[in-house]
Amino acid sequence: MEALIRQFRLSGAIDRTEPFGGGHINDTYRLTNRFPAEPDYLLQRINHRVFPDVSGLMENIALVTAHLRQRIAAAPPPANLQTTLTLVPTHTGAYYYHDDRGYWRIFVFLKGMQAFDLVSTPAQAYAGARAYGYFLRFLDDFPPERLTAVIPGFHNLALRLWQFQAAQYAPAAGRGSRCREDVRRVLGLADRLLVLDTLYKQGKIRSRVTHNDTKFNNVLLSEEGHGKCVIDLDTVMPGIVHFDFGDGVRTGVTTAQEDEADLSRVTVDTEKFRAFAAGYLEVTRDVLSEVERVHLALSGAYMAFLMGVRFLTDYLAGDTYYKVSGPEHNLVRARNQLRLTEEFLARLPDLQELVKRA
Ligand code: GN1
Ligand code: MG
Repeated sequence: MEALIRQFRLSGAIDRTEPFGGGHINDTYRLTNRFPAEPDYLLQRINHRVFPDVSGLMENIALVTAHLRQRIAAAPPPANLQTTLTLVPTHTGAYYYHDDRGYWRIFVFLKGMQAFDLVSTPAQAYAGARAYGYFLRFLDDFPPERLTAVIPGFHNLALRLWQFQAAQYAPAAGRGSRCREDVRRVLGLADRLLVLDTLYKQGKIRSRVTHNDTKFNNVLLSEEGHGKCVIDLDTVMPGIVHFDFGDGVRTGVTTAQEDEADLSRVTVDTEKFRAFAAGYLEVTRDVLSEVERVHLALSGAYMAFLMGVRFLTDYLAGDTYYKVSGPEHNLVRARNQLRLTEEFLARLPDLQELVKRA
């Protein structure tokens, strides 16, 4: 590690390197500085199998963080989204370093922040939603076509269903028979969710710069509970607001972790939904169109369903994409997300009302 770390322009001296965080894709380490006045850092190995175009991805992050930094400086939002990630360049001025183990990058570590896998109060949902709202708002004037589509069709549901069908026709040993009922559920739900995908493809919902991985634990909250910084920018690319609002509520207003096996615990907390919608819309209302706003209520179901399909596809394929803790991990995640989809759909009229009133 030392030789690798020495490639980057760090201040102070690194004393400790330890694994950090719970991402399913990249490997992350925290680097602790010997000098308390100097920053700590976050070292990441980019998953090159998931992100083949590392230079396009890093270019996206450099562009988006520069734009956000400028917008934040011009009109700092009170208590919210007050900062963005800072990339640390190598001595040759590049934003990543390639060695025989992979592609590496370093960010400045933000101290005194918290991330939550599960939201415990509506106030937290509100705070996180505001930060995600500012993220969308501040990138409203950034032309989406300047960004590389790092994973083309990432949230394209028709494509995800096609990949799912392909996996289902050639499942890994013993897996097809374990999930027949789940496969049927996917096929039964698909039509209700494809609506959003179709509106996007017809150009009725505008393409904008979206984050595309707005899990609730990708917004850092301060100790006072304000949403300070949006992290994990790997999937920033052109998308629709529903991908971000949807993934925010998928993870921020659910009552259980994404891999909770006891499905009776998986439901939607409408108070937290109300708070999330209020926070998000307070900040974005005037940049969203009517058609964007009207479909926000469906977006939680859309994202939960898309994740359910992706997890089930990976289960059928033999766990080639996500990190897993055992052979059934992806199946548990898939069932959880399909249940969550049904919970969102069952409350759709209420959620529509809450969005309208937010
Ligand atoms: C992955 O990086 P991480 O673990 O936050 C995935 C997201 C999924 C998420 C599900 C590039 O995100 O799309 O929502 O797992 N990222 C990629 O927890 O596939
Ligand atoms: Mg991610």
